[in-house]
Amino acid sequence: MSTPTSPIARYNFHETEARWQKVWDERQTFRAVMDRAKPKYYVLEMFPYPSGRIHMGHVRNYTQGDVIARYKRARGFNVLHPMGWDAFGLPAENAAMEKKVHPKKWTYENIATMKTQLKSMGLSLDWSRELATCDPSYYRHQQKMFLDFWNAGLAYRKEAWVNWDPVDNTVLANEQVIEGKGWRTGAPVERRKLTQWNLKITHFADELLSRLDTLGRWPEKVRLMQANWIGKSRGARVFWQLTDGSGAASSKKDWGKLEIFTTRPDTLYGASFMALSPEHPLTAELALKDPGLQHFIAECRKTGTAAAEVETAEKQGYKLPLLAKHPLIPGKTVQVYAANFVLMEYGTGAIFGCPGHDERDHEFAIKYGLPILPVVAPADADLKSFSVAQAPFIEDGVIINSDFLNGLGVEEAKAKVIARLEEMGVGKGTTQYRLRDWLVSRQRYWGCPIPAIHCDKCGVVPVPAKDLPVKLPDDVTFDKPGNPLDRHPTWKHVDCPKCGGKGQRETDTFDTFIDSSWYFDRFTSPGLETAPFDRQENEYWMPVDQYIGGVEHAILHLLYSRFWTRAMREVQMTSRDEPFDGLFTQGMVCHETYRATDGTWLMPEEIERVDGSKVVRLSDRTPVEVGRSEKMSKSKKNVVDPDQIIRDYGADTARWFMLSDSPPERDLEWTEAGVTGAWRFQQRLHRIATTALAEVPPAGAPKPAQFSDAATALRRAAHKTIAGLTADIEAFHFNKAVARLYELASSIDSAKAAGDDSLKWVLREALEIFVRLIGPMTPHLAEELWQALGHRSLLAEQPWPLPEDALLVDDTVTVAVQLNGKLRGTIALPKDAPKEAAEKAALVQPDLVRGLEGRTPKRVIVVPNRIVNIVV
Ligand code: ANZ
Ligand code: ZN
Repeated sequence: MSTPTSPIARYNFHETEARWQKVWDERQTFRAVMDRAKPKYYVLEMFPYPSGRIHMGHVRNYTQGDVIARYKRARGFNVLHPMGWDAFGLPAENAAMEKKVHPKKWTYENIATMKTQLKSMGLSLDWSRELATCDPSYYRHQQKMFLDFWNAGLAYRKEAWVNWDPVDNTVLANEQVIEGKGWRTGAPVERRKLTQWNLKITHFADELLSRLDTLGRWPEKVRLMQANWIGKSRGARVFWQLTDGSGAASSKKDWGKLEIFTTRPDTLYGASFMALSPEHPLTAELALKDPGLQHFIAECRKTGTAAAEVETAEKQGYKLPLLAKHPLIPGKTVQVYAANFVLMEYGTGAIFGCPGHDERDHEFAIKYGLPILPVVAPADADLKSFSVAQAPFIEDGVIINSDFLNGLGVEEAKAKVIARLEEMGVGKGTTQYRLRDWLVSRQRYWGCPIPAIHCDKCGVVPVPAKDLPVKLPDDVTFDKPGNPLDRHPTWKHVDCPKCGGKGQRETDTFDTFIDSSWYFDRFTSPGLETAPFDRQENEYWMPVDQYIGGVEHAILHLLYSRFWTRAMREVQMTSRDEPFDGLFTQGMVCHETYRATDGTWLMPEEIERVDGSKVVRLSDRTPVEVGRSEKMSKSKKNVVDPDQIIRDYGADTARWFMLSDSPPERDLEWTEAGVTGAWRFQQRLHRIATTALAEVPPAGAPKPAQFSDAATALRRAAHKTIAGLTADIEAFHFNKAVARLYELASSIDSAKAAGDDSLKWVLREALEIFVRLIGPMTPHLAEELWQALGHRSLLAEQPWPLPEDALLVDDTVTVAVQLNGKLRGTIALPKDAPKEAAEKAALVQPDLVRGLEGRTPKRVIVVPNRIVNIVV
């Protein structure tokens, strides 16, 4: 789209915005210093990954945070509002491979560009606390904390089946596998067995779950997502005696007992098969002599280990030469299979299948022709016609076909069957979590090195604290796939710190989610060399009072940060449990999409709207198909560059539009019309203020003893705006706050003060209020007007206005108009209006006039503030 031909703007935002940014910078207005005499407020937006340039999502996120930060500062809080860079990660390595630029150079150049962009937004940030997670002065502390956690048993190495991304050549956490594909590459994930570092997040599973209830200032949906992720369930382990099922009478081998895990022991009587994970030791043992089974196992390895993925894949089974004896039904046996949907990493890696009451088992039973038995029915079901042949019944109900459990509810039946299994010595009640430990090893270069050394004699040895940080070498090559650290000629060869013999550095680096699990703590005392943070500073500033970011981080980042905080508590670095007191998740920024006749996507700036609805391509005037509004993305080209908006309209306009358009938690549709509207309002405000300024008394002029009606009306409007807008900001209703400001601007604009001195005084009062109220939203314009109002101080340092309570009380009353005691209509009157005024107003009320039919009133009775009764 073309840039609008701007009407000659009297408000020169270019010059003004740069000037105020410089003033704030020079005066260090937003520098935070610990001060125990003042209450603190820590506002934080999720820090950006330095991908190259800021996008509109950043602009929205940081504008919201800045409104809160500036508002809280005005309310007298000692505000901490820092910014930094989540600087490790794969895109830097990909850039290295594609563009032959070193990841470090690429990252720091991006940081420089993005910092300039952020600065042009006029954010009230304390830049002196800036940090980048790829800086050794940052990650050395991370390495030290990891060693402490290791020492405390919270970090360990384990051989496990992991998700392997064949394109990035790295392990992925389950959370990073989406529908069977790597979250970044989109490549189908494979299974591999590797020895990897893990953090024991499961140690805190119960606490991470139960403490969610105390996070009252978090969105309900985020708490729910975390609770589901942790997935606590009560269940049982049940031991099934295995017997030979090959039909060969000769086999005398004792196969022992198979231990399975179930969350539905109440359905034991509905068991129709058993299934083992393809990675189960017993499966492996049987595979030794069975090429068909070997092939089956290999096929299963082609999918990852994430639960969601396993769930959606088609269920596959392989019949094993084994039967299992039912623990409760004498003489009953069921067939044992290996099945692709049973994970080795969960429960015991083996299940009993109950097709009547589980989706996966139902699908499996249909495919392999296994019995489907109902053992739970809805309380009101007609048992003659009730069937689970078509679909499993997975809800709560009443137990049937289950001997001593018949007639019980699911929960009662669970308790009873667990007691029986325990009594018989064939089972045990358990509590299970879906949450697994956090696998943190990545086979990548651009990450924090894991501070460990492998020695043939001593095993895995921690790097001594005095040798930290373990720095990444700079001289690496990216010409081959795989981990550059692994093939570096010298870096990994070191002496074993224990025996002095030849050792090798760990060449894996940490998952970058570690870097973002404690950066908010580091911000509390960023320069410290001897420790991650100063304990006193940390205790003063933490927790983060208001955290703001995208809902896409609802699970991982927030859960990992909650874990890291607890791990630090475990090693006595802090006494805190939770890092984030309040959380707000903002919506996305969307834009229409445009497609040319040849099907290619077009950028918004490549099209033009002719006569309202028709859209053409600028270059050749061919028609353009307009698609619905979607999240801005490079792939569909429906992106608008914040830089260009700030250049053409100014930062205040961008900020104002971001706040005004929709509730902050919802998606926002970016439109050219919306932006120009916001821009015009900035211009109008400037004009209104400068026009009014010619009339108003100087700053500090004494308050008049009497106010005219017009003056009182404007005072009321201004003070009510303070009260309403304050409540709106506290509740994150920024769009409503903006709407109030539009109204107040109109009231100011229409005030005719000529000849009315009290109104002139109020005009200044209202303008000052107005300027203070827009301060958090459009800070540059606000500073400019504040100065124009005759102030020497910085608006950014001014307190928030407080409303006069008396002006908030409504002073009009609704009075009933009656004719011979019957209601005819109502009139609005000033409170305590004199009788004559009430009578006069009632007699011209249209419904009454109609009812009078020309008759002359005999009497008028006035009940003050309530009724005017006309008697004929
Ligand atoms: C019998 C049964 C009957 C089950 C029924 C469910 C419904 P959640 O709730 O997600 O924790 N399961 C156990 N271990 C498994 C594994 N390693 N891989 C795949 N599935 C496994 O799931 C627990 C249920 O998932 C368990 O309860 C088990 O199936 C299955 F009507 O046992 B259930
Ligand atoms: Zn050694």
